[in-house]
Amino acid sequence: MSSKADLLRAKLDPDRPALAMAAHNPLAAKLAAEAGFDAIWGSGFELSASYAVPDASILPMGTHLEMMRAIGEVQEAPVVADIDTGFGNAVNVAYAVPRYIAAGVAAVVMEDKTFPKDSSLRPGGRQELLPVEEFQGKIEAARAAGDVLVVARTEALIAGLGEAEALRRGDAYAEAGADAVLIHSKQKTPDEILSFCRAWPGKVPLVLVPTSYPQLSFAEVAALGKVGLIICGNHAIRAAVGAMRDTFRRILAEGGIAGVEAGIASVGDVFALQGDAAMRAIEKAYLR
Ligand code: SPV
Ligand code: MG
Repeated sequence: MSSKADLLRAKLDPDRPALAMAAHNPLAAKLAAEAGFDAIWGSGFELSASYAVPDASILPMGTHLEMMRAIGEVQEAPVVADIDTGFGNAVNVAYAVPRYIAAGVAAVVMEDKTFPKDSSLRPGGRQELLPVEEFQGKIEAARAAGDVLVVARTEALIAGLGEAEALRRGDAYAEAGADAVLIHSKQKTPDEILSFCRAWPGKVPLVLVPTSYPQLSFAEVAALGKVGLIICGNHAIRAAVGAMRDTFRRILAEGGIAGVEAGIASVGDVFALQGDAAMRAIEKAYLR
């Protein structure tokens, strides 16, 4: 039987990139899978936001790990776990990644920033990068942990170090055994990313998170022939925030709940998402 890592590896086709949607809880992951996304992005940003704390190594590893395990329990799509910096040095990585494998994830994405991290998209954020050799050791530790795809993420463009340094790091990380390289940018246009992708020698597939440059379509990314996975990095939590704000505001403004009824999910819909059909089958079989 193919492992989740094998299933995801087969989907990293640079001519037809796989699509991952972010999730901050199992319900969001189930909705993403139901919509047809190829994979679930176990986003640190989304989880932090769902606890209303910054995405800056504030939440403990166990909180994220438990979310990955619970997401894997309720839906089939492979889970791409955002393990930030790997929670410390190569020793921490060597202990963390086997736990993520045991939680059923298909891939881990680890970034070359120092611990504690700061959010890549935060204006004026603290973006300090590890020496290349030290991060290579962390990749090797993740590789040695078992059957999981290791995606090395370089923050060289985010840190303002330029394309040459980003290419040097991506190449060194592929040499260290990374299965793919995530190249992140917070430029408001795709120019920086397009230039990087065109210059990438293609040793391993690239991964993009186009949050800052949403005008870049999936078809344009596919045409580059270099990108195996596109991650929609935070659209579940942003959709939830927008929908909740609007619903809460309307209920108070309208003095009742009738007005929002047609625009929100029915209780029956939520029952179905909770797996009501499975529980009915259990009741029928075993309840005496
Ligand atoms: C996340 O979703 O946690 C990410 C992507 O790592 S970003 O927030 O853009 O850094
Ligand atoms: Mg993250």
